Amino acid sequence: MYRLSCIAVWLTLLLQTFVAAESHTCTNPAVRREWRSLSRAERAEWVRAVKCLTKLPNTKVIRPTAERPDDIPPLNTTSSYYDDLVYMHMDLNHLVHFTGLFLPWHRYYVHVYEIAMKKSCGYTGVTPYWDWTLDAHDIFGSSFWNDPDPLSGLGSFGKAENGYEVRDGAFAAPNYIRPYPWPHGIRRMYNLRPYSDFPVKALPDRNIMANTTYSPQAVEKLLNSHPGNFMEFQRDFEKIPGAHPSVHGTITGYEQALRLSKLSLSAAYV
Ligand SMILES: [Cu+2]
Repeated sequence: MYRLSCIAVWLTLLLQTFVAAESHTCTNPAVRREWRSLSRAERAEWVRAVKCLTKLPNTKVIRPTAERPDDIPPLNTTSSYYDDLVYMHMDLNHLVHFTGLFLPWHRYYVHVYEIAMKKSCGYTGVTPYWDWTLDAHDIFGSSFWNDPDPLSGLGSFGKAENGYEVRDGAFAAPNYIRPYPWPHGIRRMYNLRPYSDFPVKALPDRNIMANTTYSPQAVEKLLNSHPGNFMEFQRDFEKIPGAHPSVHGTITGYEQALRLSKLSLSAAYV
């Protein structure tokens, strides 16, 4: 008992030290902003810095840490620094999704990305984010995606005849090609029912409209349903079909778009 209370006191002191250090050093934290609250010039500056990361050399020091399941393509050493970051996300895929690491790891990951933009590319802005709740009622028509501006726009959804490749905006193919895991243009396929052919047997409602899970009301409910219980909150957020997989599914990317388009445009860029 005595030993336990000693440990408790020690931990409290340690925690207070951290809290004190935190409040001492964190006097001017960066405040992230919703993409559309950035001016055109600020958006273009963010795009420039992202593209700058794609021109930095591969770090050469990254080594696979995961036992490599089939869904983790191998390291591609012809990639850029930007693609190293993409690889790291893949390498740690099964450690940082559907576990308690999900939120803290991704927060740290975005922080590392932002620091690289600042230190290596002279970026002075903050990392923007997408507030899904603003667009949940109409993702396809959202101003977040339908912006063809070649310097500051994120481009539109791809079309089936182009294998859902993004062909407008600042990251349009064939000008913007990513080399990892193999050369490809970015794909973006709109899909409001991503679970209809999802390869998991037991799903409560396969035909659920994905946007209903990240509407303002759904996100409000998610945030308020698990007071003091981080694990339940994280599970609710990541569950299938929950908000996190639903946002991914609505703007389906490379793999599913490729499968559904039955085209293999990758070959064009090799
Ligand atoms: Cu992730």
